[in-house]
Amino acid sequence: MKALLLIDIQNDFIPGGALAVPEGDQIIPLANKLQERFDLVVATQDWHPANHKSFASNHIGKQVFETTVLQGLEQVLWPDHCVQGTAGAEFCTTLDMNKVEAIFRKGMNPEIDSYSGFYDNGRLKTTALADFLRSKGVTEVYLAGLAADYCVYFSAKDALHEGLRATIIEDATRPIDSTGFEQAKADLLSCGGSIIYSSSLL
Ligand code: VGL
Ligand code: ZN
Repeated sequence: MKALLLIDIQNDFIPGGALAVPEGDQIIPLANKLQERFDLVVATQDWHPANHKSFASNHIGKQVFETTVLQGLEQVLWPDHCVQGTAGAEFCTTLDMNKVEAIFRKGMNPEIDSYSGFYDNGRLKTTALADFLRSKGVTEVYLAGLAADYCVYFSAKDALHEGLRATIIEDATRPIDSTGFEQAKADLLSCGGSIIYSSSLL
């Protein structure tokens, strides 16, 4: 069985938001249309406390998009985004949520970031998304959402790590940095993942 994973389609990741992905809003009609083709639709939601250490604002003397080390891992320092309970953390209003059976929140531990919907970046803790999918009989996941080079890519990698087939729907995602996404795609293919266009599903 195939599931569609809608990754972080939230106000802060579209133009006007705190960590806007260029053209991020343009994927939403496609994310809605694609849902018809799947037996199961799940969404992830980036959901940070205000003191999250992935925010540049929580590091004295650091600027946005500089890097630091968190829990031994290189960490990009982001603008404050997807803070729990704020409008920026809400799903985009034009995203159809009616068929979404479950929402997996991530990024709640202030000490570590969590790009993937499956684990934090150190794979210290699971969200139980993989167990949920397996319990529903899912063997293949297709990914849409934001951002292509971060949360979509890391979710696809972790899906493969969990023994699921993973396919990114390229036109249903947009990157923060297109060079980074080219590298991410090459890596994903080398790990056994796939990249398609939505036209092969619709
Ligand atoms: C994301 C950076 C920080 C994403 C989330 O959803 O791709 N990127 N938090
Ligand atoms: Zn985040």
